[in-house]
Amino acid sequence: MATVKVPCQKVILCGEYGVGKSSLFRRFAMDTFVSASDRRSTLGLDQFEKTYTVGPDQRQIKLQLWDTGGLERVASVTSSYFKFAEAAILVFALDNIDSFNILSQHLLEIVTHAEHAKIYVCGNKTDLKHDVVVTDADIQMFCEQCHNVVTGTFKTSCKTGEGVQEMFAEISRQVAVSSRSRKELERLDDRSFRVEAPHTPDEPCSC
Ligand SMILES: Nc1nc2c(ncn2[C@@H]2O[C@H](COP(=O)(O)OP(=O)(O)O)[C@@H](O)[C@H]2O)c(=O)[nH]1
Ligand SMILES: [Mg+2]
Repeated sequence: MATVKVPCQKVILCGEYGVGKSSLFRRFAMDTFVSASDRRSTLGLDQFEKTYTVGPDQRQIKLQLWDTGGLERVASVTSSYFKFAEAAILVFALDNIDSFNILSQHLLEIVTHAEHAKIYVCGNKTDLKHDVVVTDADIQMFCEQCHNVVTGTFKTSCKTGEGVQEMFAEISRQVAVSSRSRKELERLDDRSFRVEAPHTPDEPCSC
């Protein structure tokens, strides 16, 4: 029996050290949370794939989530991390204004190395209600200043799990739609740019 290949889309996590990228990755992969003292200290890229069913036709799509694995702490993340990403999640911590103010630098890296990627902004640590310093208005202003290259914004708490699975489900839905329309465009392109053999008249030209 023929097996249908499930399309796989690369999604990368970007942002400062300590904002919760690995915690989002852990929620995505295992739906667990670990506090500071339990954090894994080894460095290195991480990837995990998960299948989502999206759309009215119940299509399957695989999200392959990438985490920097703490590399941003010791070196800049290389261009291979960004390459072929279909989506990038710019993560900041709602209780850390510096992690928000530096987002434009991360954004620049994404548009430079992953030009097709849809870009999302994620304010993490909503559970730290009394310490939140980044407002919705700040986030909205950032998106406007970036000339609306940001496709969507989310707020999450890896600690409670609030908003995390919803964010990945929404991204899988949007990435599935855009990858499908790109494929359709490519097919259209194939047809419209097909060069027909020049018509050679049977009779030699009289001029
Ligand atoms: N209160 C709270 N702490 C969080 C949350 N997400 C991550 N953390 C903590 O923030 C710290 C940094 O998280 P980590 O995922 O390692 O950040 P990364 O450096 O961006 O990968 C750790 O101590 C986490 O336990 C959250 O939603 N709420
Ligand atoms: Mg990390």
